[in-house]
Amino acid sequence: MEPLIITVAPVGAEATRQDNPNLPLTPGEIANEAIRCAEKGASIIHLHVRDEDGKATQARDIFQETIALIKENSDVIIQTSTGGASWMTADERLQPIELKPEMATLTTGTVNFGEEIFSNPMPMVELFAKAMVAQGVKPEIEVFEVGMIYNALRLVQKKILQLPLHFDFVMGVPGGIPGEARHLLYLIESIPAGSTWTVAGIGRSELPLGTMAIVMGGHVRVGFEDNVYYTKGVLSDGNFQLVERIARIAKEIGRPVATPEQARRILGLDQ
Ligand code: KMH
Ligand code: ZN
Repeated sequence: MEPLIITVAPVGAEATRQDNPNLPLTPGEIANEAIRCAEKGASIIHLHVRDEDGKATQARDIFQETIALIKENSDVIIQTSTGGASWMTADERLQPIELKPEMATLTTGTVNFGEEIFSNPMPMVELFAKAMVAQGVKPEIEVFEVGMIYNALRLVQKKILQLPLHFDFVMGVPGGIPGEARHLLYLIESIPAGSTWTVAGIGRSELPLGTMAIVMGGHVRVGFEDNVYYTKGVLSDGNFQLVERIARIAKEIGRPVATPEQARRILGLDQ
């Protein structure tokens, strides 16, 4: 089995300091947290940023500042979000692509997102995919529902994207596919052979689904974007603690944790 790629999503667009007072918000805080997570075994940072008021933003300059601070001290892979927050326009969401990060997220369909709608009509998804290809950015296909896998494959049929694809199964969002083991099996069976995949279990599903992925040859995403707890009712001291635990479980099971260089090779970023 390939080494385990651990992605950390340290801030997201929705979590607040009320949810967990250890949430990093400023470029400096996010960068320090990212570097600490990389030291614990994360090889990809799934990056969102916040404005001066702590509100989600896709502002290019804030991404630029945060990425520069991370790169000063780490060679971790930067994966910028193009999901942003549900209330953002397409133009707003696409801004960080101009910085040519190694990776970016690409959600290939629309989904209920709690009380909101995370809107991704196919013409917009195509536009995002083409922008990523034009800038040499590898998309990570964000799958909140099984149909999103087939939407991504339609982009391959249209020769906008190429196989092999890398998928992130985001499971347990209210309105999306539930965070249950049988659904993860179904998603894995639904992607083409040769694909790579990671799982981001929301809330209490983060740890069991992550453990399944370790055993099954997938990869794992953890972090406050998905889950702010360490165990039931106990807040995590930081994202680093969630990364450290997944790395520890992997090692106990006998699966090595990928360095950023190994992750680049596994994902074809070094070609
Ligand atoms: N914040 C969600 C509405 C992504 O980063 O690409 C979308 C999201 C997905 O977080
Ligand atoms: Zn995100």
